[in-house]
Amino acid sequence: MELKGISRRAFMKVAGAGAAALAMSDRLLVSQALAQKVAPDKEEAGYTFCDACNGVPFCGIKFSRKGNVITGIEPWPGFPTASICSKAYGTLQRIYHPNRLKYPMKRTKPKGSSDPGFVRISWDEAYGMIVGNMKRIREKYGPHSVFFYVGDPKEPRASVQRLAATFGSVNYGDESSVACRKGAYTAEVLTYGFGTTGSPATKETRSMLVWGTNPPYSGPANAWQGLLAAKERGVKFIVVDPRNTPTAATLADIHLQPRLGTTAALAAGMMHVIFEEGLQDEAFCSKWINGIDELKAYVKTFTPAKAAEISGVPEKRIVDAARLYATTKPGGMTLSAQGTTHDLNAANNHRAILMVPAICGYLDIPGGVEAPSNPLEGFGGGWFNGPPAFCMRKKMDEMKPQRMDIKDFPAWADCNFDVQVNRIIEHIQEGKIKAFLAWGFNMMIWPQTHEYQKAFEKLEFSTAVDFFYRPQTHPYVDLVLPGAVNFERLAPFAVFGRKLYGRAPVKPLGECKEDWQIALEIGVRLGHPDVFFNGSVEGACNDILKMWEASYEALRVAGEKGIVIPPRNPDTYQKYETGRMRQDKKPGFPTPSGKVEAVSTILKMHGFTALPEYKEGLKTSKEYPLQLLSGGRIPYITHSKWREDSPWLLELENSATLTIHPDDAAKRGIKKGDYVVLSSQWGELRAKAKLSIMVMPGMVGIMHGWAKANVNELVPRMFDPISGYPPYKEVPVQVKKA
Ligand SMILES: Nc1nc2c(c(=O)[nH]1)N[C@H]1C(S)=C(S)[C@@H](COP(=O)(O)OP(=O)(O)OC[C@H]3O[C@@H](n4cnc5c(=O)[nH]c(N)nc54)[C@H](O)[C@@H]3O)O[C@H]1N2
Ligand SMILES: Nc1nc2c(c(=O)[nH]1)N[C@H]1C(S)=C(S)[C@@H](COP(=O)(O)OP(=O)(O)OC[C@H]3O[C@@H](n4cnc5c(=O)[nH]c(N)nc54)[C@H](O)[C@@H]3O)O[C@H]1N2
Ligand code: SF4
Ligand SMILES: [Mo]
Repeated sequence: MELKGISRRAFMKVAGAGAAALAMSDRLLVSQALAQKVAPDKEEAGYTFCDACNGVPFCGIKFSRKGNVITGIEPWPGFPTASICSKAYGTLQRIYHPNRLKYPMKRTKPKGSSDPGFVRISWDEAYGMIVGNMKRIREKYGPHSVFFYVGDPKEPRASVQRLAATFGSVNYGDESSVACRKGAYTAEVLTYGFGTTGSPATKETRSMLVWGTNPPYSGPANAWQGLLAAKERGVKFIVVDPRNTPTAATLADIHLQPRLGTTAALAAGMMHVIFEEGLQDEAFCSKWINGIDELKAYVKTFTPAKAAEISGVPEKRIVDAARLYATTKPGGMTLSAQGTTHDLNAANNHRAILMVPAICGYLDIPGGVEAPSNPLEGFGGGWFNGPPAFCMRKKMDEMKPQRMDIKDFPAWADCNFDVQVNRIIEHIQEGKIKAFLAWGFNMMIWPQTHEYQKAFEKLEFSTAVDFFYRPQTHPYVDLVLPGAVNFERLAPFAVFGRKLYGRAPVKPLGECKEDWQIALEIGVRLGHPDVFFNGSVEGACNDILKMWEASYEALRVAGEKGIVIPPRNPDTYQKYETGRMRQDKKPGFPTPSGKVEAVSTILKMHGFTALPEYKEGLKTSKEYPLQLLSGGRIPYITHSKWREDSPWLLELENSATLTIHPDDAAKRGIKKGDYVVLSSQWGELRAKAKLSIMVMPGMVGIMHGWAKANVNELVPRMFDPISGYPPYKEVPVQVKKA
């Protein structure tokens, strides 16, 4: 179906810019032709959240509808994220795309056949297959042999965890336990005892450390607007990113561009300067840092010269950055979810960064790296995690010894309820995992994707819920189920701090069902109608909302404005002094030692390097002289999505594009638009060259998720032993003209 009515030029203008620059308030009329067809219905408003970059529920969307047909979208007035970007507009093409899955399908040919022979079946048959196989496999091999997985979509997670726990399997994992936020989160829990990506610059903040994140391309508008406003107030910015990003170009007073995989060395160099020059907050250090003497001794060897040699950042810049940050008080921090954890020293890299504001005494002070005083009770870190009670986390904790990852990644298992899933190949081969139930599953997420695809063929049963048939993933499963998209689902509602918002969706197309509905209906058919609210999504949401004496009906009545759950306590700072950080109410940080852990008790217990030490990663060579940064976000693509899903967005980049510095291109006789072969020791692909100074000489960049040029085939199956993360951002490569 073609979508008319939007000025293409206007769309392209918007889509080509960064997400945050897209404060589009004009209403976008999508399909006049479609709208005319459904007249004479009067136009009504609907509300939902954008799931297009998967940090969901994220930006608010208000839409107009005629009957069940959406006729236009605009930013939700007054919503905390301020505006919507090109990808949100792209969701309109996704909902009406002719290739959308609209009914369940089962394979009719054995795994390994060139064509799986998918045929349409009824939901009844699909549920029969799922529940029959789940029960059979549980009986034969035990409940933990069934793995429950949610990919990048965060929305289904709570319902799927409840399903896993009720079924009796501890083996629940998600994309965050492959590659995303939880590597950094693990480092944060090991070091501070709580998760944080830093905090926004407040009116008290005087300096900001922005390490490995590029919010104008990757985040909602309000995050970037907040940083821009801080810049205007005169806050000093140190931006650490190997690339010349818009963030660095716009904000940086000092831009540090380290070689990939050298984070911990650079952070150690900065700490060296701070300690040598006595710029640390000694009172905080001696009272609140576990292993401060060991840390001082360790970074003493990291002179700026040594840090410069390893990281490639000029010595003077390291010194200047350390001085600026430590003396321009108070200093805040904004970190990437994953930019600094995509190499083989992932967890300790991130721990090293976290120690920089800690030694400066910036933790939980006004304008520093604040710990929230009043997180919404019982919500447990957003839909990334899901509310612990609803997700039956207690039951999952009791089953911890049965976790599939406990031997391979014990430190991870101590910090995360979600199972580290990267060694699933071995667990399938050993016969420990027999079935895999997935919501939003993309096999290209994994390094050496083909090895996972091969292993999945050995499973006795697998199923995936998605919006589209994905050729890299679905040929390897038994059953594909059609998911309802963001405009068609009720769950989950949105939470922003203490504000709640509900949706007013349209009905799903065809036989699509929303993720929660599918999880609940499986639960009912497994024999637990009470636990799964008789299959009612609203009932499930109400079970969570009742914690705050709210209900979906109350959200409906509140409409556009949402509702606010009043805070229970006043906002305060330095909560480690007053016992407001720990469950036992004792003063201190929620770590085993009660202090910020430069020396990690948990890492020590498991025999890992307990200090946040630098470790050399994958080395470049004569044959592979360049470093590959795969997956630096671009505004109009998210992972493997937005290729065929949205032709508008695909027009902006219609095949894999390799960004290469003009000097490296010239050395190889490569010109703009030439086809090149990108190769590593582990694989190769073809891409179109784009010459750009956004990457440094010696480094090339490419987006992951291209089915015909899957960069993860170039990444080895090697994992940081603490977090289990693969080196997406440090593989040595070569580039040649094709
Ligand atoms: N080389 C390299 N690889 C990377 C990264 C990198 O930087 N470099 N980044 C990593 C990171 S941080 C992440 S988060 C992962 C991405 O994680 P992936 O899980 O690989 O993300 P997607 O490619 O978006 O795939 C999600 C699939 O779910 C479907 N889907 C989307 N939303 C929903 C939904 O709400 N419900 C259902 N049922 N299906 C849905 C989509 O259609 C798609 O097929 O990739 C990781 N892989
Ligand atoms: N448009 C769009 N938006 C997205 C996504 C998307 O796919 N597309 N994905 C969403 C997801 S799942 C995630 S996790 C977030 C990620 O959000 P961000 O972390 O902001 O996104 P990235 O572009 O990966 O930013 C990482 C930055 O880290 C830099 N970097 C890489 N390696 C290193 C290193 O070793 N040291 C330092 N200092 N910097 C390094 C890269 O150059 C890059 O500019 O984005 C979310 N938003
Ligand atoms: S930043 Fe863009 S893609 Fe991400 S939630 Fe907001 S509107 Fe959607
Ligand atoms: Mo991510």
